Amino acid sequence: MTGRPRRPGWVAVAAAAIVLAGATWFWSASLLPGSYPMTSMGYPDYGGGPSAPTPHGHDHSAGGIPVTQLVPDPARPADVRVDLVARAQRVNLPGVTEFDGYTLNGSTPGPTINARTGDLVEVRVTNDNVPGGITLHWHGVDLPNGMDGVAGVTQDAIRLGGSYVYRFVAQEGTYWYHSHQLSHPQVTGGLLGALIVAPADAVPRSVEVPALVHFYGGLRTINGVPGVVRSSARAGATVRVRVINTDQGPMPVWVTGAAYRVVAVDGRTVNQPPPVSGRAMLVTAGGRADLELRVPDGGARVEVAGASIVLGADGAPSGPAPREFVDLLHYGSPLPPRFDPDRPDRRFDYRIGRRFGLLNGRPGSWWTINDGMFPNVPMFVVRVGEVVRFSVSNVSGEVHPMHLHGHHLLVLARDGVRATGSPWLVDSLNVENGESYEVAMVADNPGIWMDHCHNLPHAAEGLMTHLMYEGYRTPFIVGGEHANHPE
Ligand SMILES: [Cu+2]
Repeated sequence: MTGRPRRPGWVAVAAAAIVLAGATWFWSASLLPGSYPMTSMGYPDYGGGPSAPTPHGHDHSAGGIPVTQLVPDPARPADVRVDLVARAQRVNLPGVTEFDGYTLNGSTPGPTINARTGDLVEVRVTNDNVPGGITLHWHGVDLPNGMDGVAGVTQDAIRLGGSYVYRFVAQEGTYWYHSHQLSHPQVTGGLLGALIVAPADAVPRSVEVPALVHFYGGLRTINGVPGVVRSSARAGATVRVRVINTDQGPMPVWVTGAAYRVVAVDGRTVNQPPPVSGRAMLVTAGGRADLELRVPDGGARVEVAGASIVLGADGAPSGPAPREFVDLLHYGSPLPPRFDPDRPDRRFDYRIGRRFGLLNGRPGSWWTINDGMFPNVPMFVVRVGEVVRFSVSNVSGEVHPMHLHGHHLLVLARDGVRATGSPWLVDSLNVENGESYEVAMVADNPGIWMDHCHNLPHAAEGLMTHLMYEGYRTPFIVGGEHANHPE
């Protein structure tokens, strides 16, 4: 008995071809061009506010004032002048296995830059031998956009042998600087330093202890020193420890032997901070917290996991990390609001998720913003003077330290619970998986500003977008002859 001849395989072949063609389309559609204006990525999101009729579609790179014009008065002489030379080199830190990293003036962290409020700071940085080019970004400083130091957005990467001069007027607070060209390898490799701005009166009210925390070769260091750091503070002194988290994840900081106050967060003063004991302060990746305490006779110790600063002759013995944290939502005392966040001109969603897909042709589980994967992400468009509100949420399964350049955001609520403490202003907001935040700001610093995750591998994986002021454009592109790659 013979059966009917088997159906020819052409149906299966055709089906396979269709699937393959579809997959190829998705793959090629996910590829980023070799060079492109950052502002032409994604789609404009007007947040319910007015949108300008523009003949250029959504390409905001055409027309408008170039961000290079957004600089401080060029005629004003500098009050603080610093020269920095960046090098790629073998780095030898005491106690750390030698590694290939980066230095500024031969050291990492680079020199701490000190200024007073109102000073015009001028930093000339020269790229001695860093092959991919460099920039310096002034993390947390609300400076004019042209000085923001983002390769491909506010400048070209500084080539081998090239220099760039950054100028800005300093405002009180704890900040840091780091490269924003190939940020992930360069920042983790040590192209960074602290920027400390004292009040204008500069009457020393406390002993200053900068504490820039960074992992080198898998070891946690404070100011480049692993383990225990000794300070010159003596018993009876009031000490201000300026903690800077330059790593990728949130970092608990705690004090043994004394109570402390969180006197500033992200360079902004906390109003009437109460004393804290038995609680840790969580410092966002990229964020800063200034802790003030009086050193008791028995000494005290400011601790992070793996490193600590001894205050007083012998310091206090090391103590375990408290399980409870300071909740800035309810810490300190409120002040009259400077603007009305409940009547915003624009409202934006910044919903962080994650799903399987192709990023620049690579399959994987990638971050999404408002359900789109980079470059199909919103570009938040605002106008000068507007009150802008963001709903930031995270269901991606991981924590994200969200960093907006050039502005401080006022935290209004977390998970629907309204803030009741001191005005809580951030440039780096720790958004845990499952959390949602309401934040607001006044759009008072025009330009094109990155708004990205400061877990630098996450940013390189597309968790980044921009806040764009209508009427401004960038003459720079990502890629191109300068090989600009901000992440
Ligand atoms: Cu992230």
